[in-house]
Amino acid sequence: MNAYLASVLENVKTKHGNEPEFVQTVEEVLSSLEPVIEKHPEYEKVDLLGRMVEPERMFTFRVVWCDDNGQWHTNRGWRCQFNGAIGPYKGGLRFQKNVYEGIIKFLGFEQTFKNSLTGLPIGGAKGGSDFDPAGKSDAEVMRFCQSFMTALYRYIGPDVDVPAGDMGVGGREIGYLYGQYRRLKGVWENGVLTGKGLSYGGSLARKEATGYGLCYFTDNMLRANGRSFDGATVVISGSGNVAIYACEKATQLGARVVAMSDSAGYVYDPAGIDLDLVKQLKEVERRRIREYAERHPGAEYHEGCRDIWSIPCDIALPCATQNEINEASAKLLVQNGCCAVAEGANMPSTPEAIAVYRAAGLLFAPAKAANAGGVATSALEMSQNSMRFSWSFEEVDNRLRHIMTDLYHNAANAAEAYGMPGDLAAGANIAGFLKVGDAMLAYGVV
Ligand code: NDP
Ligand code: 2IT
Repeated sequence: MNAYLASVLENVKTKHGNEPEFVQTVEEVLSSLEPVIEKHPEYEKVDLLGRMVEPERMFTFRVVWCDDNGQWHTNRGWRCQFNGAIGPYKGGLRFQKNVYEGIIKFLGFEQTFKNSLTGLPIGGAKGGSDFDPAGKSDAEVMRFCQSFMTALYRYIGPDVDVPAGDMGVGGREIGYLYGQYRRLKGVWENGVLTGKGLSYGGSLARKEATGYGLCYFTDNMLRANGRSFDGATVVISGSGNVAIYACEKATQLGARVVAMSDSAGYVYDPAGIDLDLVKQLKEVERRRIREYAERHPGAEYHEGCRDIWSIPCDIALPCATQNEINEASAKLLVQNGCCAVAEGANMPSTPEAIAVYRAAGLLFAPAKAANAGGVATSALEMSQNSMRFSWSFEEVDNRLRHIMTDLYHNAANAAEAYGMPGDLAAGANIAGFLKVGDAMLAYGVV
């Protein structure tokens, strides 16, 4: 890293010492940008990188709600509008008890590059709350979402900032959030949120898009290296939105998915995961993955989610959460013959794990490229809302496939052009950076 990039990173470390996830993502991106900064001295002159690591704005709000027993609770909500240079702020909301500023900021920073890579006009944002949805009734979740939107609605809009789902926020929550937005604004502005239900302007294939897109991207990467999903053994962590539809598409492409997990443990089903059962447990009944083994003879349940990476596989698709693959897990994957890791979750591999993949020559699809299908399809949902029209499942799915193929080539070409052929992580950082950077330069210094 050259002196300018090192000074930007040092400054971030000083200011955000208590936000390790944010420092981690900034370091990962800056470590790819040296050849770009050397080629374009104009970026340093206007301190473009110093600007890019600082959110345009980030705010905190109080969210008060009442549980079913009449007890009141107070949570914190956040929205980080990280970078609006190339479009309205766009990014999901995460409801999870361990959410704090550092998580929202790291996700907003990643989102800025990811959204740029989609080729669509969307800026980067993220939001969420330390509300824990586990074990809450529908009515409790509804009251929480209503209160959250009451605090947020003035600061978002179809051309301003467009939230969507992330961990703990799916179709049910988006419905409650949009219901409250509509009630408060008194206008029909359904482009304000994506991931909506089909009856009020959601897009077909949005639910599937992150997992499907991950497999489309991975398929491109595998084929460029003489491999494919066909006949491959796959391990997928998580059993939420991303994991379920990654499992569906990988299976359609000929793979056998043998394990999935949740935060408590994992199931190993050597015959291949029965996805209908996972959907029933997770999407309908909201239960634990442990119950898969109780209902499915031949499957084993193991307490603790990290050991899922000890299962031999050809392809690993981490689709749960940040830093879920550490150095030891990465070494196990390599020892057991894994040839590719493609990230469905945001930042699921620690820097040490990535170093292990690199040293072993694994194919590596970084999150901000590989999981961009979700937000890309959110942008397609926004387009349909603007047109007051909706496309068929096939139309959206085809667009998604093309977007992921283009995105793969953009990342691969950028890596090649800047002297790091085959390094999709560097390529994604560079390609994502260039579009946002150019727009910021065009606007002049403000
Ligand atoms: P969901 O809330 O639908 O599912 C999350 C899953 O991960 C659950 O099965 C959860 O289990 C599990 N999980 C949580 N923590 C851990 C852990 N420490 N170890 C193992 N499993 C864990 O979220 P999504 O599927 O939407 O999101 C998953 C990841 O994908 C996140 O990193 C998210 O940021 C990213 N992502 C999501 C997109 C989307 O469109 N939804 C788009 C792009 C990326 P439990 O139920 O026990 O908590
Ligand atoms: O991390 C992500 O890209 C998402 N959670 C999806 C965001 C979106 O706006 O669809």
